[in-house]
Amino acid sequence: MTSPNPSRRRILHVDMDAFFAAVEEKRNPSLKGKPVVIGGSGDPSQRGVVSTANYEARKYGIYSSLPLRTAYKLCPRAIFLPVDYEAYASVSRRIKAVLLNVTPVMEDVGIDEAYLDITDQADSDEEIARKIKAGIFEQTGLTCSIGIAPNKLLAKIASDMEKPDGLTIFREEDIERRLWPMAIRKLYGIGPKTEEHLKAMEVDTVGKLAALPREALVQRFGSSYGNYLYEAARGIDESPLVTRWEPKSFSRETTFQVDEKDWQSIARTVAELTREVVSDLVGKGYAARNVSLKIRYSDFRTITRACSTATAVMEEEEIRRLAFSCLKRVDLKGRKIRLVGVRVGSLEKIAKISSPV
Ligand code: TTP
Ligand code: MG
Repeated sequence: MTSPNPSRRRILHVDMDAFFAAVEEKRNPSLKGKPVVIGGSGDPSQRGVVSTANYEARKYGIYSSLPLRTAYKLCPRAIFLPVDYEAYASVSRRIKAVLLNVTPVMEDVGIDEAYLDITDQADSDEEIARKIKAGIFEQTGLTCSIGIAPNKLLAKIASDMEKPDGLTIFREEDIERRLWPMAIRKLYGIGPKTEEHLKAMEVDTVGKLAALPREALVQRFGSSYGNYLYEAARGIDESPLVTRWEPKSFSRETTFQVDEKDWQSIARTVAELTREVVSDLVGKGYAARNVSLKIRYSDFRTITRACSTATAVMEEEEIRRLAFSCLKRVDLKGRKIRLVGVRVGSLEKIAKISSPV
């Protein structure tokens, strides 16, 4: 007998219910049961769009991104409130702290949602979901909806299936029965444009998309997106959680007050920019394998020259040497320079250097 697929993952997606509106209702309970619309300055006679509406207001056809004036026409008795981003961000931080308490393997995707990889947790899906719901409620008094599935794509779809206060466990064997009848726009990455193209091909459900051969999708949408659509329609998604943001490069550039042609001045500026870039690089705990120099001539033509090293470097002297070897490859003869920039890339995280006591 074969053992279950060892690479099977358990991915959980949490999404708060009517988030901005729920925070407002929490701090002003008299709003409960009334239609509430959050957006812009809160004045529906002004320009602006709906950020969110509570479930009462949604019954009138009000939804995110609708102009506030239209929302007012749909439900004049709704309570319109301005966006208080600071208040929502502070509640959001408390929610993320509850999630990080369950596992540090969290991808923070927005103010009211996150993915967790719970593959290695001992508790069952239901137990983990219950724990998260109780923790968030205790900390904020708010409800959330949770989806658990073998990947991010399906987990996000699942969290949306039984809103509000939902819990949906979506298994691979549910794809045909539960995913295929859905409208194609439910798939992450299908926007209004793709939806239009697919509808022209008489594809309006995920199931119909899944019936198209891979070649047809690649031909119509290109290799990368075509293959993505082919796999997404089958509920396939290998993408990992991005657990924290990593910088890709550090750079500094400067525009001369007056276009410069003096080599000494240009070289001095390159040295200064290098010092600043190295300070960012080392300060953030990285070393770099690539150094590049950007030059914009007075006619706005812009060129870059790059140097790479086999091992990552973080010493100012070494990075300056590389920046200068790039500068040597720039044609400066008789030309004026408008802007110069230094960038370090191909970063590697270095162990934290402890400062001497
Ligand atoms: P969503 O999770 O999309 O919406 P929601 O939490 O209000 O409702 P649901 O129960 O359906 O999840 O977005 C989270 C918050 O982000 C939302 O409360 C307000 C804000 N937002 C905007 O400001 N503009 C937008 O277009 C959307 C979609 C959301
Ligand atoms: Mg939400």
